[in-house]
Amino acid sequence: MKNQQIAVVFNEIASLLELKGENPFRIRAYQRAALTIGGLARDAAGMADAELRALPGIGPDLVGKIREFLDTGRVNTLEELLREIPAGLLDILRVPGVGPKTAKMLHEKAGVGSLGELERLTREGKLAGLPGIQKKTEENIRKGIDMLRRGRERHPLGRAMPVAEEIVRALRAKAPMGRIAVAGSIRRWKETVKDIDIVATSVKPEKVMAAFTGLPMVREVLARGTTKSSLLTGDGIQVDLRVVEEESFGAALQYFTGSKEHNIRLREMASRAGLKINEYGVFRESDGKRIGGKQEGEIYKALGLPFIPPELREDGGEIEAAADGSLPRLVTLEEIRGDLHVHTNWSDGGHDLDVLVRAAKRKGYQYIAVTDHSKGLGVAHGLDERRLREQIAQIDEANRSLKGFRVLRGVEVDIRGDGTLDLPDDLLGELDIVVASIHSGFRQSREKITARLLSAMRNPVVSVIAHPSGRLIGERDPYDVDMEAIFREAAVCGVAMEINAYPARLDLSDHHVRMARRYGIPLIVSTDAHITAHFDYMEYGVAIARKGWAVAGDVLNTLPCRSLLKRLRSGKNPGVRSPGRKA
Ligand code: DGT
Ligand code: CA
Ligand code: ZN
Repeated sequence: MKNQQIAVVFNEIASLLELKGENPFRIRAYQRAALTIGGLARDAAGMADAELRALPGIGPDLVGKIREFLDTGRVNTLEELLREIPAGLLDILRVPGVGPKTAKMLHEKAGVGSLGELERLTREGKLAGLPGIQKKTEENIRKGIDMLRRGRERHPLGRAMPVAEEIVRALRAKAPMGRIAVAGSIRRWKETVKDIDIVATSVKPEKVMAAFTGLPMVREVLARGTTKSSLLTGDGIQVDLRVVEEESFGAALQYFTGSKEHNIRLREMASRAGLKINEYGVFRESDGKRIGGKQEGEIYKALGLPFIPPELREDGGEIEAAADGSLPRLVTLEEIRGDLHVHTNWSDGGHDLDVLVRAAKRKGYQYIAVTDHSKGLGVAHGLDERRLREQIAQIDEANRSLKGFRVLRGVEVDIRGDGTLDLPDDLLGELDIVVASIHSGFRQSREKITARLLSAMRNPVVSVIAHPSGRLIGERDPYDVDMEAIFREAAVCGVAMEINAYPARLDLSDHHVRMARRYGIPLIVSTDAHITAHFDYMEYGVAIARKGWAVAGDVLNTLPCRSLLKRLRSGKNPGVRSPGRKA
């Protein structure tokens, strides 16, 4: 499937246009197209022009470029831009803290054309003094480069997971597979992973290894054997595949799922009980008799423990909890009844309301909240008062004809630099849900950002803080915020914290979820969907909730619609809240 490559091309065109200082709407159009193509479940190559044109944000011009790429492997617009601008500048643009203006200046004034050159200049302290660059900026750029390099060593889960799933699918189709499962940090839903670990059984291991090393995504075969092979994919991700005996599959899956720390603790327990656990099974120490290993659960059973969900296997208290019967019953995807952070084409989303509603119904949801951006976000076509009122009317109209499904009136209101909201309180008070979030001023001081969030939370119209840390995994560090202070206040004023399921965000992180639980704060797992395919990201958000030990009772969007609305209306500052609200 070439979808990802097309998305990369469109993103590169967008970045190069940005470097040239072109119209932001044109840039945004390419970024949106990249999102759409990258999020497609179907192979774009198998779609007719008319089908492509029906996709959100894909006009005839972009269809032409998709065709061009599928036919020739290149897109002329990109080639032309690359003749004007060195490709190395694209890498520089990826450095957090370096925008197009700075990149352009660096190129023109200091002749910087690659990441390596930029790195050398920062190391030598030669950046400060260039137009607009102070010592602090130089420091930020150095940190940004470090982060980029770190990001290359570990891969964001959102990039590795689809590759892992694709490999499992391909192997099942091409080789005589018995059982097969992804193990390692991916199975534990760690937000970044070093590599992909796969465990399998087969009656014909040689055929499996041949199929594995012959996969189309392979860049390099690192090792090839009959029980273990390793390869490097085109995206630079290492994949290890182990084929084991049927009777050892459970033990191998348990062993290679880890974490290492979790496994070490289990083995200590085993040895105290006169047992031995390894990747082949559980054995009695005295006579070597096999006690289990075919099923993963047998490992835990042999130790007198209940099954421990992979998300918890970090030696973070899960073994103690399992031993004393206090493992939480973690929230599940099936318990989620709706998505409360969704964008439509009124702002920067790709679809009309009815398309989103149909997709949400297919997910089995009972509700979604429409939460388009507010006017402060100009490039996202944010809504002003007039357009938000129009949208509310459209939602009310839609609800009149919907049965067993409800569209909540919402907005993702921008928290401005001074902590005030981007739309008037009386209008916000008419909504079912107000999602508030920060989209600018990421470099403000810890005091300022914390105060900004606190003041938004204290506004009684605000229901939830979206992507509370502002990070983009491997691209942008979280802003500097006192999360303890935020959680303390949330516990007082009843504002919920979002677990943004968008794979590049996963924000709150699992660590923050665990912390939030200690404060008893309500959580909401949302996808921030901009196209219907993004609804699938709910699985990531739920996994992060689970990794943070959350149960259904912690997560507001496990509630039926009626209770949810009641909770959103009365949950915070009862009595203070929006007297003007229409029921
Ligand atoms: P990462 O760094 O994202 O790849 O994280 P993991 O947990 O996937 O680590 P990896 O790929 O090095 O190893 C996969 C699993 O194999 C690990 O979670 C537990 C097991 N394992 C690997 N090395 C050791 C070891 O030295 N001792 C023990 N007990 N287990 C190990
Ligand atoms: Ca791994
Ligand atoms: Zn959003």
